[in-house]
Amino acid sequence: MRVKVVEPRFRLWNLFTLGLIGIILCLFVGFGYRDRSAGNNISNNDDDGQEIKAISVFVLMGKTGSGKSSFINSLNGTDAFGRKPVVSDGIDSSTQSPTVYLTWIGKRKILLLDTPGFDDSARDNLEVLNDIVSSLYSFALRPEDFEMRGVIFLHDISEIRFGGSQKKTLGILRAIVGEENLGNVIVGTTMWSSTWDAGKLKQQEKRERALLDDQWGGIRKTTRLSRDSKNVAVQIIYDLLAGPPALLLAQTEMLQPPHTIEATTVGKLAMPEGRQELEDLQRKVREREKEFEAESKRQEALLQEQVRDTKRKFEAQEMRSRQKEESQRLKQQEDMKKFEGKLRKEFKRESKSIEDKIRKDTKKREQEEKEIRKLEEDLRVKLIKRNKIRVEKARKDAEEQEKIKAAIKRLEKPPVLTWFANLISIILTWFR
Ligand SMILES: Nc1nc2c(ncn2[C@@H]2O[C@H](COP(=O)(O)OP(=O)(O)O)[C@@H](O)[C@H]2O)c(=O)[nH]1
Ligand SMILES: [Mg+2]
Repeated sequence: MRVKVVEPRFRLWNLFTLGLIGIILCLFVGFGYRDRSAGNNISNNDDDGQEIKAISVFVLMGKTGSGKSSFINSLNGTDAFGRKPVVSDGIDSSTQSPTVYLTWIGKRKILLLDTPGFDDSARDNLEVLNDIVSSLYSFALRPEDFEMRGVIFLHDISEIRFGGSQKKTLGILRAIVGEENLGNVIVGTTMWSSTWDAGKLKQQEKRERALLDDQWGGIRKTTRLSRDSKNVAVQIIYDLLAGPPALLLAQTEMLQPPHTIEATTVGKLAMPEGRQELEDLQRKVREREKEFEAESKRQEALLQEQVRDTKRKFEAQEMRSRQKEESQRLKQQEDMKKFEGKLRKEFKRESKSIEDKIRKDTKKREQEEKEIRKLEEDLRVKLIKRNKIRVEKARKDAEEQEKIKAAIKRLEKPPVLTWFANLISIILTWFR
């Protein structure tokens, strides 16, 4: 975390601020500021119809949200670029540094210096003070152009407590203005309750009286303002214009050597306190930095531990998945082996049964062949036998025929006996 440390000295950039304000003012003074809408309908009793050359300067102070921008708006004040002040609806859009707004009231050129509240968190209070005093100094350096007409201090009456920050702001205001010039300060009270809320209104009036007695002693007067009370705002300006112009204490002091804020009453009041605040702030920053460093280290260690943890988990997971893959692979291998063994066994069994079958078939075939051979043999023997028989028979038949032929021959001139013999032989042949 980077914190801007502001050294409350009258530094180079203050000169730059002065220069810038000077240029803006030259523009307004040199070329004339022509927006006269704010005071056109209000007569200017002091001017006697004469346009007054010097610009009347009014300083607007008060907490953020007290209604400063609204007040400037009601007077139609615009900056060097013609822009109206931003009426804030939150802390972010609040004024960060003193800003010059210009307007006309009657024939008077009016300069309204809008200042940041001392309670603003965006900038260090010392820096705010530095800016305000620097701006005031730039007006004091040109008395022929600028008349210091007074300070309008706006206070939010709805705030119940007049707390430390308000007391501090009031103290700074008094130190800037100087007790002898408090007659040039008007307190504008804002945020009044509506008349129908009589109870609240009574409380606020009581608070206003108490503040007048306890806090605002010596000031010119208090005036009640509403959100867009143009006439009241103009009246405040006229009230302050009624008195003589007077430099504020801080301006008188700045005009004297050594021309430093440290030498002014407000500087003496705010700086030790501011320095203390600054030191406290710096201490807090250092503490925060240390805490932040320790926290960053702790976070870093935590992160590293987490990284290691994740890595470990990842590695374990990887290992587990690798082991799982490996065991799966081994199981697959085993399954394959088993399957192979089974296949082999089956193959063996199959081949054995095929071999057995082949062997049996072969045996059977051999047997059959043998039987065939035997049959063939038998057949052959039978055939031979039959042939033999046939041959024998044929021979015998031939013999018989011979005999028959012989008998027939004999019968051709056969004796009875021969004939008889032949007959018997024929019968015998038939029987066979
Ligand atoms: N009720 C009420 N609201 C106001 C009054 N003056 C200003 N406001 C509102 O208060 C808020 C802050 O006003 P602004 O002028 O920006 O305050 P600044 O921070 O002092 O410049 C805005 O919303 C205004 O409209 C007032 O008198 N009465
Ligand atoms: Mg504002």
